[in-house]
Amino acid sequence: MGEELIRSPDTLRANRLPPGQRLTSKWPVLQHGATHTLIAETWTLTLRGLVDTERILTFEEFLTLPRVRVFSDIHCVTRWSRMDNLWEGVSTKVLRTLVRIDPRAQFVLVCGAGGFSTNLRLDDFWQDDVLLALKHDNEPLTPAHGYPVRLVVPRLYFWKSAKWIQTIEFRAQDQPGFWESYGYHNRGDPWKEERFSS
Ligand SMILES: Nc1nc2c(c(=O)[nH]1)N[C@H]1C(S)=C(S)[C@@H](COP(=O)(O)O)O[C@H]1N2
Ligand SMILES: [Mo]
Repeated sequence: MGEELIRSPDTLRANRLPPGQRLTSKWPVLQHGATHTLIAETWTLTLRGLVDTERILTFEEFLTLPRVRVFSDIHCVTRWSRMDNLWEGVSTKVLRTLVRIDPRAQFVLVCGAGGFSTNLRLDDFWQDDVLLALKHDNEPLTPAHGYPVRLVVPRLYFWKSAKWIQTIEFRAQDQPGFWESYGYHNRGDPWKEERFSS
């Protein structure tokens, strides 16, 4: 232990349930297509796009990065919310120690196994509570929930939290990800019910 514990600010609200959501204590599995059972020993994370040099990290290298713990709520656009999640992993901010990011970069496109992708504004991606998670509630992620590493973006709907992440591309122009190109909202703030684009 000893890692810094960050409380996602939404967990401090008097009413933690965003409009149109229902509480669940279970943790549903949602994805487009099959569960991917990745092998940590062959997994890599690629940082590409507007960076000085493309960087490919092995799982072993990823494990040497400093860790953070984040306490957050999950809000899925399909209307379930799951409170009190404890994540452990690597803060997105640590990526800035691994590559030099061109100041023209304003967005990321994060890709996970199975062709899934999701786009984020860099100001959302760099928030203190955003992490590349290895553990949930002190246990390694299961394959269904994104083992070995998933993105967790607590303040946006859960489709932004790509499972089985493999590449992060820094971009000057925004590009809609998988669900965003099928009509999901480009940003996905659950407090504003940004579910679908009009
Ligand atoms: N790689 C990948 N990540 C993904 C998805 C996917 O289809 N593929 N689905 C997203 C959606 S729509 C949701 S709601 C959450 C669900 O995460 P969970 O199965 O851990 O609850 O994962 C997100 N991350
Ligand atoms: Mo979803």
